[in-house]
Formats: sequence, C-alpha cells, structure tokens
Amino acid sequence: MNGAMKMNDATMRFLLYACLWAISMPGYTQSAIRINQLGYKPGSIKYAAIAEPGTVVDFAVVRAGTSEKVLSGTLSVPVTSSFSGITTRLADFSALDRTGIYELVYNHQRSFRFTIAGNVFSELSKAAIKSYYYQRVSEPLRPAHAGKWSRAAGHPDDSVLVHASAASAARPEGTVIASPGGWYDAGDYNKYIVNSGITMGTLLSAYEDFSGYYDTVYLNIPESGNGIPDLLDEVLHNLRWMFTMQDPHDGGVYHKCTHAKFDGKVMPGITRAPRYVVQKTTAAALNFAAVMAQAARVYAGFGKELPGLADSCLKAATAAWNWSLQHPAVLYNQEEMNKQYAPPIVTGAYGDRNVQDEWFWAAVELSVTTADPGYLEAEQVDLNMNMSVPSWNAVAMMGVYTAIRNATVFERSLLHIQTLTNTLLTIADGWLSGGNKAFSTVMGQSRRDFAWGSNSVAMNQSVLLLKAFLHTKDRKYLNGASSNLDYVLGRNATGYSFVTGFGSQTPMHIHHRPSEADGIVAPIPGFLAGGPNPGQQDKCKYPFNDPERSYVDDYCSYASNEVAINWNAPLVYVVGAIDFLK
Ligand code: G3I
Ligand code: 9MR
Repeated sequence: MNGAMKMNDATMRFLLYACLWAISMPGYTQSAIRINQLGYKPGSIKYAAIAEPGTVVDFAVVRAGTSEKVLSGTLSVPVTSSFSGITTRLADFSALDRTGIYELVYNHQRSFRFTIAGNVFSELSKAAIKSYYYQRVSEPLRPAHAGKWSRAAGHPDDSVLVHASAASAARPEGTVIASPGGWYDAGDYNKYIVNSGITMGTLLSAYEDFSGYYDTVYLNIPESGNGIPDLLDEVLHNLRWMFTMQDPHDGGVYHKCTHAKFDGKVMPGITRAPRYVVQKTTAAALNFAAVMAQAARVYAGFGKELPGLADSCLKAATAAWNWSLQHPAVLYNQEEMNKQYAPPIVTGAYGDRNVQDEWFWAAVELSVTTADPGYLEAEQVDLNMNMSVPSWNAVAMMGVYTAIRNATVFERSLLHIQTLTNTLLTIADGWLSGGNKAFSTVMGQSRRDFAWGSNSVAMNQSVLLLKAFLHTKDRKYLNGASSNLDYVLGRNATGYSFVTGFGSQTPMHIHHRPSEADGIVAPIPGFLAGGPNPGQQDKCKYPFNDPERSYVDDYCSYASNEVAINWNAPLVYVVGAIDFLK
C-alpha cells in the first residue's frame, strides 16, 4: 500500500513537473521554425524560415504563451538551399512593429519566443564586448565584474623566453622578456599578433564609426568610469600587450606569445610550461603597424586621460613599418621553422602566405594618421589588388574602410577613393542580389562562406554592408546586414542561435577552455561560436556533413564550435551598429 502510494506520488510529481515544464517553456523544443531567437527592432524586415515541406501555407504570430493573434500571413513558395538540401518557405511578418514578446505559429508548432523592441540588441551589444574582458590573461576576474565566471589570473607572462626562431644579437635565444596581459586568442591560451590585427582594427573602427554610441556603453569592467569609453578601455588592455611584442632594438614584432603545445582542458594559468615569443614576421609587423597607427588616431582624443599614449602608438607603428621595409616578406611557416629550431611549436600558426594586403592596410592607416599619403608609394604597396571580405589573412578591405572614411587625405594621392568605393558597393550589391534564398540571408550564397569560423564570415559581410550603408544611406544595405545577424541568431539551417547566452537554443559546449573547465553549466556569455564548417578538421562526430549543417555543439569541435577574438569583433561592430542606427 505504502509502496503504491510512493509510486503514485513519484508519478504524480513527474507529471506535475512535466506539465509545469511544458507550460513554462512553450516552444522550447526545436520546431521546424528557424527564427532570430532574440528578436527584431520595430521597422526592420522580419522573416522566419519554415524548414519542412508541407501543404499548410498559413502562419500566425501570437503573443507569447497565448493564442492571441497579432498577425496572420501566408508562406512564400518553397526554395531548396544549395548547401544542405533543406527546403524552406518564408514567413514575412515585417508588418508587425508593436513592441512585445511573441511566438510564430505554424501547423501546430510554435517558434522560440522573440522580442520586438527598440532596444532588443542592447544587452547583446554589451555582452559581445564584455567577452574580451573574460579573455584577459594576467589579471584575476573579480566577482564584481565577472559574476559567477570570476576566476584567478591566468598566465602571468612576466617571464617569457625568446624562442630560437626569434633570437637576435640583442636578444639571444632564452632571453627573458615580459609580455603580460592582453587577451587569450580563442579557446586556447595563446596570444597571436596577426589575429590581434583584424580584431583590434575592427573594434577601433566600431568606435570611429559610432563614437556617440560607444561613449555611453557601460560594461562594468574594472576601468569603467575612468573617463574613457569602456570599449576603448577594453581595447587598450590588448594594445598594451601588443607593445610588449615589439623588439625595441629593431622595431620587429614577434608573431606570437605561446606555449609550445596547446594546454589541456584546464583553467588558465594552471599549467607552468614555458611561454615563448616566436619569430618576427612581416605579417606581424604590418598588422601591428596598422593597429598602432589607427590607435594613435583614436586615443589622441583622450590625451588628458592617457598622456603620451597616442605618440607612443605612432612611434611603435613607424618602427614596425620601417622594420617591414627591411624585411618585406618574412612569412611564418611553422612546419619549416620546426625543422630548424627547438622546441617545436605546434600552436595556432596564423601563417599568412601573402602579405600584399597587410602592406596596403598598414600604408593606409599610417597615411591617415600622419595625413601623409606618402606611405602608399612604398614599392611593396599594390593599389590594385583583389579586395574581399576581411579575415585574419585578408585585411585589404580594412584599408578600404579607413581610406573611404578619410577620403580627403588621399585627394592628391595615387589612391582613387571613388574606385575603392565602387569596389565596395559592387561587392555589396552582388551579395544583395545573390544571397541565400532559402533563409533570406546574405550569408550562404557560396560554399566558400562555410569556412572555419563561418559565422565571422557572416558578420564580416555585415560589416561591409554597414559601411555601404554609412556611405550611401541606402537602407537596402542595412537590411542586408541585419539578415546576417538574423542568421547567426537562429535563422539558419542548424537552428542554433550561435551567441552563448542569447537565444533559446544556444551553444553550451563551446571549445573554450575556461567555459569547459570552470564547473559552471552555462558557458561564458557573449561569445560567437565558429559555426558550420564542412572541413571538420577536428574529426569529431557531426550530425550532418553538408556545409550549412556541419556544426556540433561539442567541446571536441574546435573546427565548428570554438570562439575567437577575431570572430567576436565583427559581431561587436554589427550588433552595436544595428542597436544604434535608426
Ligand atoms: O587558404 C586556403 C585556401 O586557399 C583554400 O581554398 C581553403 C580551402 O579549405 O583553405 C584555406 O586555408 C584555410 C585557412 O584557415 C585560411 O582560411 C584552412 O583550410 C583552414 O584550416 C584554416 O583554418 C584556420 C585554423 O586556425 C587552422 O589553422 C582558421 O582560419 C583560424 O581561424 C584558426 O585559428 C585558430 C588558431 O590557429 C589557434 N587559436 C584558435 C583559432 C580559432 O580556431
Ligand atoms: O584547442 C586548440 C584550438 O584552439 C585550435 O583551434 C585547434 C587547431 O589548431 O587545436 C586545438 O587543440 C587541439 C589540438 O590541435 C589537437 N589535440 C586536441 C586539441 C584540442 O583539445
């Protein structure tokens, strides 16, 4: 009798919990409805993609948790995506502009909840920047700033060894130098100058393009309230580390500060293996020169708070540029290097094989900061190279952005700003007329979009589109940029909102050592996961192999589920811009 009672109790409790779960979490099972899981601003274009075939053509939007219809509509004709074979139909609910929390209903399925509000992206904007604070290397993250993700300081990097590949007369192999601070690059615990290049350039551009916005963005970091916008305080943290990577004797810049091998799945700073600065390269020197030149411009506005900083930046940039003129093509080839020097270094290579674009970018930044376009006359600078969506190894477009923003500097120079503008607009127009029709995104037009870190391809496309918008004020570019934000927030073939902590189905097991080792269930918020990558270089088990769905939310998957500073930077730019722009 008692036993039966207990059974009944347990069953009843189970049923009760099941019911409570079902009531409290409507739509928390993945439906066929792919939607931006965070939401939309009033006045924006709003689509969902129904990723299943069927004869039902009606859909509705209801107030969340109710059946109160606020909009009904008809799905578009089916389209099959070239990169997954998924057939979708689109639900257009752009007409719904009233602030609120909603669900889209289709054939008895409910979407995840989403919000329509003017400030729907504000928290995401802050979190995307705050992710850099969580990457800080040599200082403890205190509970007041880091909450439940507080942790001890990571690698001190106060005594780093000069690796044999980096030895010079003034600093022979084994010389101890200090290279503290900065940000961890990604899910690993190393620091790479090349990848800091595009990252810092993009974050500084965000400030240059939207200073009025960032002057008010409060991040609750240790420096908050010091008179410098929090974004620039955070960027300064990595800039100070970058200074330490320049050899004061010759202006050359070390490629990276790294362990010889990747750390295991531990919290940062637990292991005590030696750290090295490795080989000076032209890619490092030119990325460094570009960033320092841009930083000199930006921080010149804070001469009172940061006396001398802008001058130091420009001096460092010039020294790195001059070193590059003497060493115009020292490329980083880790395999070759390891044949010559010990210990072998097997961490991230960022081995760019072509530095033509770095030459261009550095020349443009130095020209603008010094108001002297003479840098473009260096023999190595090619003004007619191919321009493409930026990535860590393709930064020419970064120079284009800066040149267009500062056109007057180039009035009597070899650089034709009108030609650059036409190039940028031609690329943007091509994306708008192509795009991925199944999800109505610019992202996913080409198989090449699904590279390692594909979500950053989407965000870098959006940055370019936003630059086109700033230049022309034509809203079609803003809409194109938003379509890719919708993509990373859930309107994609995987159904994931790829930013940790933002959306209903988000990555829980990013390849990020602190998030995995800290014993806290939720990953650190505000990180953009790498995204679908059919290369599957990590050899993990993936649910699908097609480009659009080659993603797995597993720590194992560094090729689809890692995070990286160069991937979050365009997310910062895009979310900030869309949050800010009317
Ligand atoms: O350049 C070739 C191109 O010619 C070819 O058509 C294409 C086809 O696959 O591949 C291109 O090379 C790719 C290269 O990135 C440049 O885009 C490689 O396949 C691809 O494997 C390589 O991925 C890089 C990865 O490191 C492995 O080296 C990612 O871009 C880069 O973001 C990633 O960075 C790592 C760091 O090494 C270590 N820290 C974490 C970070 C993020 O995962
Ligand atoms: O964790 C590393 C990640 O940051 C890199 O992007 C990736 C590719 O270089 O490598 C990861 O480290 C893996 C290593 O390459 C092979 N052994 C397993 C490591 C991941 O746990």
